[in-house]
Amino acid sequence: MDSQPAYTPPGAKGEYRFSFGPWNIDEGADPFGPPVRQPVAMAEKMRVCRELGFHGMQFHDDDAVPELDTKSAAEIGRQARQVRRLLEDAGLEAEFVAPRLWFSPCTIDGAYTSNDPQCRQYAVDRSRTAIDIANELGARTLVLWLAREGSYIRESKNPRVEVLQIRDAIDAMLAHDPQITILIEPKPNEPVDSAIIPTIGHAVGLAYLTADPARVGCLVETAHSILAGLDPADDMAYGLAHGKLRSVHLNDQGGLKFDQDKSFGSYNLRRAFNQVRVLEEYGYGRNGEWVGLDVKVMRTQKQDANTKHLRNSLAMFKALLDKVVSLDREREAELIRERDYEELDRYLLHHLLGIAG
Ligand SMILES: [Mn+2]
Repeated sequence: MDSQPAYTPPGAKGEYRFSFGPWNIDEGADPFGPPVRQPVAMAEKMRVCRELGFHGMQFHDDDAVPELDTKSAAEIGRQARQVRRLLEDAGLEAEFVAPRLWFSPCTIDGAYTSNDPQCRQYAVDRSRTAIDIANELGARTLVLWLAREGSYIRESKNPRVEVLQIRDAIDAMLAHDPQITILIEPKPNEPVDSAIIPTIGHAVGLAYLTADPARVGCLVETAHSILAGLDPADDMAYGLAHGKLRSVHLNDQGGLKFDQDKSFGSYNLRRAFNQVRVLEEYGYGRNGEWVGLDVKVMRTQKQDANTKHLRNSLAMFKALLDKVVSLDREREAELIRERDYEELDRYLLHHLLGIAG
């Protein structure tokens, strides 16, 4: 049985800390066309972050230190400390750092699961450097999006070996820094045909294989769950049940397409409501977990309107939080007792639409 007490709305809302990454204000390039907007400087992105009511930023290692493979440890440290000062000047924190393991010539066929041992070593070394950058930025979390850990044809890799290779890489990271927390962000496909850790269930299972499961958790991204044919709120609940949901990337996704990262709630308001609900009801954020809004601006947006997706997504989270708090729990419980799910369905839709009764 669930040992959680019945949900009571917190007295004060707005206890969540919100973040996004520099890639969430982009130039609009896609695989079929060039950039359509000018780049925005990091300091300006941080100013926007603060102005829109966010509290922190997320980083790839090379967002903080561009072209870091060509730089010495001392130079990497110096540049990371510059970014730390920019954050402090903007009144922001760094939520996490993620090693970008999908751009290098060494990671064409995967990083931790490359068939080339030298490439696997590169991936682990780069991950250790990303942890060092996280420490410079004041972030205590490393996020692993396992972009190319999988295959383009199934027979090119041994799937059992792949799982253990990723475990060994995570163990090396845990040993490198006894304080760091590692979060696995699964996605079922794209860029690879078939990812070896495609879902939150796989990520949680992998965490238990590592040397220190308490320091390995997961990050649910809405779009990635939907691409796996799963419900993102259920994935969050699964992570929460294991005590392993430590970050989220909220966005939206119109079914089985490319990874869209649409504004939160853009495709399916009810699905978005259920995500906010499960986070709120189980105390997500009360122990410092962040709400990341990993949303992509439409290519059609003009330069001076290139942050509305962030503004809208944050406002949608807060609006849906109001809907969670104002839900008539007694009425819902009664309809569940009566097994009148048709009436429950109607009530929830009317509640979301603001229709009384
Ligand atoms: Mn995505």
